[in-house]
Amino acid sequence: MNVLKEKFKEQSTALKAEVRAMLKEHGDTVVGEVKLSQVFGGARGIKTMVYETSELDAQDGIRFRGYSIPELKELLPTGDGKEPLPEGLFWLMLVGEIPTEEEVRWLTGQWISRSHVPEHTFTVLDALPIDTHPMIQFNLAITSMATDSCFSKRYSEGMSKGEYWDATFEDAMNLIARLPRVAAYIYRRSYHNGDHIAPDLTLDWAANFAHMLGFKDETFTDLMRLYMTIHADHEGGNASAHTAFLINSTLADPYLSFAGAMGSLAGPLHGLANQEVIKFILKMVDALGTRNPSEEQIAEYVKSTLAAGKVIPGYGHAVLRQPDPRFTAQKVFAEEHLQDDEIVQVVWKLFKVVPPILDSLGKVKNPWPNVDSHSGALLIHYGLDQYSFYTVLFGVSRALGVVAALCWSRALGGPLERPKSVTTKWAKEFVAKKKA
Ligand code: HAX
Repeated sequence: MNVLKEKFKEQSTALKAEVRAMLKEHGDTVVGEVKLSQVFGGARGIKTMVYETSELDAQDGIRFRGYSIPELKELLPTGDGKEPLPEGLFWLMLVGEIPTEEEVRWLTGQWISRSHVPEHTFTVLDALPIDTHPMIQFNLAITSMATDSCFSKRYSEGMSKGEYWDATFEDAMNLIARLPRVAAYIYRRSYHNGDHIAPDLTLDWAANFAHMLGFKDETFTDLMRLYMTIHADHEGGNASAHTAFLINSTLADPYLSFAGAMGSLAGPLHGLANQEVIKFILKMVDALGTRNPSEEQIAEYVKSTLAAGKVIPGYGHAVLRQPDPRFTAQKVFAEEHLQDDEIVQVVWKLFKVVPPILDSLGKVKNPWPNVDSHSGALLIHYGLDQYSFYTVLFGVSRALGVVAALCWSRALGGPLERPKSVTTKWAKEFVAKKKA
């Protein structure tokens, strides 16, 4: 058994026993109340699931096993570059410990050895029209790899409940290992006439991804390491993580669960916002006739967008009430490497202009930028300007957190998720009864 799996087994067995004991003694403890506005309001803030890998605070933002993004930048191994390796974050999310350089190198080797993508996945992709949105391609490619699921195979052979975590762990590792190859294949077939680039097995996971996409710039490689680290997880309630959690609770395998998550990520209120932001910016500079618009020009454009009944992509959040630390991490990267870039300058002007305008509407709970408002400007700078692909990048990263969390769900014996729905008629009658 490998060292990471051994650690996970030890920790999850202990935690499972603790949870059992806690529920036996405190299972009836009330942890909150549910208001009618929450029932109709997308279940905001209702505690309904246990998700071990990260936690989100409205003010502080994301913490991965207690560590903020600036702390991770200090503590996680950086390999041959300057930014944290996503391998280190995966290790941390899975077992709660900052790994050593050696442990991270071991994990890179594991993922290289598991990175073979089945031939039929490429056949599935090649059967799709070339202009199929990359997120549709990504979703289908992941679904097609479920033919290789260890979990499904072992379940059909009669695996016991105590082994669910083990089969999930194997699928999780294989899925992560394969995703860069799948995503790069989609990118090269969609935008580079199918001129594919073979993997370089000497590189770390994110560097190999950058290489297969076709980028040689070292700073871009470091950007990929950072990008893959900061997009990986955002606690369990966000739409993509929650979708995977829900699907997996039926014991559907990790591939099908993660493909479902990618369906959620492909929505413009969630991960697709990264493509929408850059589309918005490019349309704006085109309409204003300058790549160096003034703050006044931007303000007018933003107001006209709102007046047309549209949202400002890249702003607002269902939980956060401060600028997203993932936005800040990308801003710090831009300040170091590309502060004179015109589109980056526009992103920074929007950061000044948009919050007071959204605030003035009196209904937007969080007027600050989220993760998606900065990423496009960075990618475009290095020549990755095919913005329909941006959400796939997000998806590759999101796998790290989601599948680590699925390992925990299966190890702790998480139940089939089944919340209660009500009808509007029920709500009206309930309110009337209360009033009486
Ligand atoms: N522009 C205009 N209006 C906005 C807005 C924005 N950026 N953000 C929120 N609002 C509006 C909402 O549409 C809502 O209006 P109505 O009452 O008329 O329906 C009102 O303000 C209250 O919304 P809220 O409670 O502040 O926000 P929600 O929790 O309902 O929604 C969203 C959160 C992220 C969906 C929302 O802020 C939004 O649509 N933002 C733009 C899209 C975006 O950037 N999405 C990416 C989010 C981060 C993420 O998941 N990345 O993957």
